[in-house]
Amino acid sequence: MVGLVAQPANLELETMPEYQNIFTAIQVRGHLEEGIPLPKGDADRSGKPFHNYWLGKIGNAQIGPIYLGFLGSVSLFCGLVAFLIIGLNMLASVGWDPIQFVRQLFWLGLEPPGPEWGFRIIPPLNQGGWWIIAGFFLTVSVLLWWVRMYRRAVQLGLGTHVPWAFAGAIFLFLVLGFIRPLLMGSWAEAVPFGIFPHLDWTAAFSIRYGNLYYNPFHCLSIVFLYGSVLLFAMHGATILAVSRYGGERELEQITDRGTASERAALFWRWTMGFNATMESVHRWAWWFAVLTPVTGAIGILLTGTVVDNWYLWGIKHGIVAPLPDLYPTVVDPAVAAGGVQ
Ligand code: 07D
Repeated sequence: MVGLVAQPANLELETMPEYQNIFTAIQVRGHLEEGIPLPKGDADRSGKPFHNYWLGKIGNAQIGPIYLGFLGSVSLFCGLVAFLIIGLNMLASVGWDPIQFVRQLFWLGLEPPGPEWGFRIIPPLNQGGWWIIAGFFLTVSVLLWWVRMYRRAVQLGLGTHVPWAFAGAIFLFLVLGFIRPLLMGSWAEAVPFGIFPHLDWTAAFSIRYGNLYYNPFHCLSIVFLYGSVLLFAMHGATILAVSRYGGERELEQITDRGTASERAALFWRWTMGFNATMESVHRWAWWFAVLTPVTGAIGILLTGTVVDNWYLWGIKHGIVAPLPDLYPTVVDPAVAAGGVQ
């Protein structure tokens, strides 16, 4: 059975139907679509649209036109500046040798200023100054991209759910790279740029603050992360399973429940006694995804500011069982060394 989705007439799109189902062997190619007319004052779309067979296998075969506009262009420019600063610093660290750059790429990094610089505006370039400049451009880039997403959503008459979800991730990004270092009074607390360097940073951070596993907000973040995976798998599988009844036409199924949605609901009610609705499952997914970085950010904000050692915190609150017969009482190494308390 072929499910054809006619574009809503009020969008003034080409009325050539599109077939969208991963199981199909055919690709229906309509006329190239320019999309709805732009609201007044909007920049033009760029690029001539074309079809790509292979992309049509996993999504819409039409590529472009893309809307860049002022915010998009400045955002990409700032992202490129950050990318180049990071890349050139890495290249400099291997003596400008392109072969070593490629061979060691995963190990190369650009580190934030050391603790001796505190939260000074700009230490010497080679002692963290470049990290601050790259971080500044990356942050401007990410924030402008957010504004662009928000504006595109509003201009198209959509809800702003996508930009707000993105804001959750940006919150964690800002906490890790700026807000927490500010609260701790040191850039040295921030995350380095680089593949393995940033992984090493997470391990060192976890150990320095007494094992992040005992941070309840890290636990929550993982619950939402794994929960998102589970919900996505359940929902994706359910829709694919009922796509032979037109289930992928989710909007129609929400407003006018048909065989697909009835069967999908029945399946879950039969197998676990409860079912989400065609609408509510998307709210579940949205909240799980958004709460992953938001609870994570809270956990990172608390670390070193309110709680200095999550393991000892766990003992104090009865989460970790103290085993005095096996191990002597643990003293926070930071306290023992006269460090931060
Ligand atoms: C990272 C932020 C938003 C990103 C944005 C994009 C660019 C583009 C491009 C330059 C994802 C910005 C744009 C960067 C650049 C150019 C061209 C969102 C991000 C806006 N952990 N852990 C989490 C697990 C352990 C540690 C979260 C699991 C160890 C630290 C998550 C395990 C240690 C931090 C999670 C595990 C440790 C985390 C991330 C298992 C040592 C965090 C959620 C099974 C390795 C972060 C509270 C997320 C956090 C975080 C999962 C183990 C350390 C749930 C499953 C014990 C330091 N960990 N973790 O959405 O929020 O990230 O912690 O062992 O900071 Mg963890």
